Amino acid sequence: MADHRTLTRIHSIRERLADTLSSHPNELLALFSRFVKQGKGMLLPHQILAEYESVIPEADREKLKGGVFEDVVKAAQEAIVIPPWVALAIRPRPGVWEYVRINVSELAVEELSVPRYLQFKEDLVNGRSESNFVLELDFEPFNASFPRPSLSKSIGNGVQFLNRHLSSKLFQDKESMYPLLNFLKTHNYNGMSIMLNDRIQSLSALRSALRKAEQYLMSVPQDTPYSEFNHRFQELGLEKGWGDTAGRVQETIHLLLDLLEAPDPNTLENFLGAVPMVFNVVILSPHGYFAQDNVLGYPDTGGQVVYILDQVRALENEMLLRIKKQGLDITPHILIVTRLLPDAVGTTCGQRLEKVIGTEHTNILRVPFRTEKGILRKWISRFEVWPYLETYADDVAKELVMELQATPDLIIGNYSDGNLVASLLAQKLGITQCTIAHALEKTKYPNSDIYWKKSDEQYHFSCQFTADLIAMNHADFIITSTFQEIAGSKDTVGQYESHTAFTMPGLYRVVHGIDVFDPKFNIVSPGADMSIYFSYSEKNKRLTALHPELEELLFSDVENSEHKCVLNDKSKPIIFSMARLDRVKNITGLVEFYGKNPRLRELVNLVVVAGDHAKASKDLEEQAEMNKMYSLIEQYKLDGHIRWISAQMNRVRNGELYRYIADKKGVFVQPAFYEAFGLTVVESMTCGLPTFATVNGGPAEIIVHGVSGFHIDPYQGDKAAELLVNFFEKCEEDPTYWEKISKGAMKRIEEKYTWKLYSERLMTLAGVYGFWKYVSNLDRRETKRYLEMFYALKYRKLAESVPLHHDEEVVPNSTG
Ligand code: UDP
Ligand code: LCN
Repeated sequence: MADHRTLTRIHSIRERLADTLSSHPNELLALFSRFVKQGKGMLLPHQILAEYESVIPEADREKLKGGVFEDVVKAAQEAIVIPPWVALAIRPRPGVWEYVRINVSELAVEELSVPRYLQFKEDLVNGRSESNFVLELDFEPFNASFPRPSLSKSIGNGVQFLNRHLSSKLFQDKESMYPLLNFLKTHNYNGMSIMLNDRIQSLSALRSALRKAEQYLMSVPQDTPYSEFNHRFQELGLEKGWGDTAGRVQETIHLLLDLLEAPDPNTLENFLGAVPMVFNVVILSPHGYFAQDNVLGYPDTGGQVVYILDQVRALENEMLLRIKKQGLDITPHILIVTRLLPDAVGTTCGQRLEKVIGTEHTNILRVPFRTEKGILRKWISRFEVWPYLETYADDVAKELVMELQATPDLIIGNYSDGNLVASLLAQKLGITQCTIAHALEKTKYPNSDIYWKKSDEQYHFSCQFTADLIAMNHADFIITSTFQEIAGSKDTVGQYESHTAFTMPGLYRVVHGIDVFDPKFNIVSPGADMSIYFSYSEKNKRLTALHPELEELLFSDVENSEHKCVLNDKSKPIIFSMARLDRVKNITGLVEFYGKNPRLRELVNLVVVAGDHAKASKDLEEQAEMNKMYSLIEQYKLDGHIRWISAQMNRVRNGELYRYIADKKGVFVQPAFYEAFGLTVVESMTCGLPTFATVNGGPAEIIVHGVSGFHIDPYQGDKAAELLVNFFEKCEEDPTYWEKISKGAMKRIEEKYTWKLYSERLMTLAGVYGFWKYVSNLDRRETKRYLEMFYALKYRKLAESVPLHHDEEVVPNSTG
């Protein structure tokens, strides 16, 4: 299947490469022959660059500077070598990909369409595919007629683009305003009309009612409550929802009049932001231990739980504020739906309903995983949830009706499993769906697509990536914490971007999985709970009563199940790290580069909070990492320099722990091989602790290197250790340096990472996307039908092949 758009787009690159071939044949030949000599295989960007630098002498590289050959080498994201061919995936800028193939024997350059490039790549694994027909997934035709921005800088600003584009259509002529009128007319809450009633049947009636209302409002004081003119307005055709006071109603009416007179996208966004639309929100997060206490650091239980609990508090406040301003007497409801675990190992995960502390109208609703045999009792890994999710979605739908007594207005999925269930529910109930990835595992595990078969028994990525594709295409809008999550940076590929084109040989080929230019993408960054995480310098808020406990945790000379190894010199600053003990978090990498650098050991101690053997269900990766850590401690004789502490579940105390480390002029290190976002990074920075975090993923964007913290390359531990040595030496010479970075960190957070900004934005997005879904074909019906088929024919079979756990409680199912 030829892909014509791709062919025309890459034509010039091929031609330019062909030109280079005639102008610099020797350099080209030298490099690609070197690749070919290494035999069949794949090279990653840093390997391609390293080869370029080693094969081409510096003087020659100077001559190639700025030319297409150098551009191609720098922009190449992978090289697939199958002698005599070298195929390159070239990414000139975020979100834009081109593919070429060079025949080294014949010195010929050929352009490749996406499917042909992927087919070529498949040969790496299994030789030529036996059958000519390979399932190709292609979402592009559905979106072909839908305009999208073309500049990389517009990525992640979807709502603005959408408003601009759709409003120009909506406001083409007077007639085209009718969808807006109909939307306002049918708008209701549980059957109760809001905004407009039946008296208004035409746009001219609407205009006239608004003008009369405006006149009346000018005659009364601004703070006159709505109840005083409710009846008068009802007669005009206006219902509650415009505002709580005359002043506020006037503002909303003005916005609509402005729209009707001289429409523009900003007014539209402001007006839609003011229209009451979201009262019941459902947030899905099935896997792990979802509870308010005693769970953080357990397997699969980290940032996502923290994120959601902070999110709902901020969201509830914002909903209450808006409902009050809208003059409505409606109680909002937020339900976090997670899995009920009968074997709750001392947590509340066995409880069906749990109120969220610090909220009035938010609950955690737990629904068990069940099979025909009964209810599953124990925690299971997030990689093994797939066969349970369809039944789970059905059960959740029933429970939601019981709990909310209303259809939700917005459903938010979290992580692959939550997003799949959210897609099933949104489809069933016809509601606006928002997707939050937290982490797309394909990016966390390099080459997990092409070599999926090797790890499928353990990770079931075939299910997970299928679920991810379904959810990201089904969602009405996607929110991400950073730009890099969508489209990476100049040199690195974004998480969503890596789903644009990939292949899982023997399963299917994704020709167009997602388009990072799609206006469904919006960057809405989370923050840290400011009541828990605040600056170490806010002396009057400090929880000094916790210091004796913290000192015991860090410095006591005893070893027990909570902490191992002791610190000999307690006066030294501390390098602190805290994470789930997943391999990708690379805590053992930190222990290793610390152990290997004698100067660093001399300057500072290392404290890591990671993993817990005592209580939680066993996680294989965690066990392996724990063993590795112990052997590193022995190998580098680290006892005396390092303190290992088990997962710490008390967030309030953790907040004080970050600050205690700051008092000691220490630092926080987040050494992950890949970090999707990195809440610990935001937490430590909010506390004013200088932070060194991985350059791979979210922290690359959260931190401005050298200003609000530092980036470290987890694959270059020695360099990271040197950077830390330099930092601590510099601080010894000039103590204000530590403060400078600390202040830089706090400033960065204030500007970009707060929950207040987050909730305002999320509510506006929910309104705007909800509106467009109603008035236009944004519903993407064709895509949804295609996804249904993909789900039924592909996902379901894959999920069925994942082994079930057999610890069901054989009881009659309450939900079934
Ligand atoms: N956390 C914790 N105790 C631990 C480990 C982690 O309280 O022992 C918290 C940490 O403070 C942060 C979250 O769990 O709020 C981890 O989020 P992050 O985004 O850093 O990583 P994730 O675990 O989600 O991959
Ligand atoms: C899950 C992760 O792995 C982290 O990178 C994020 O910070 C967290 O969720 C919150 O989104």
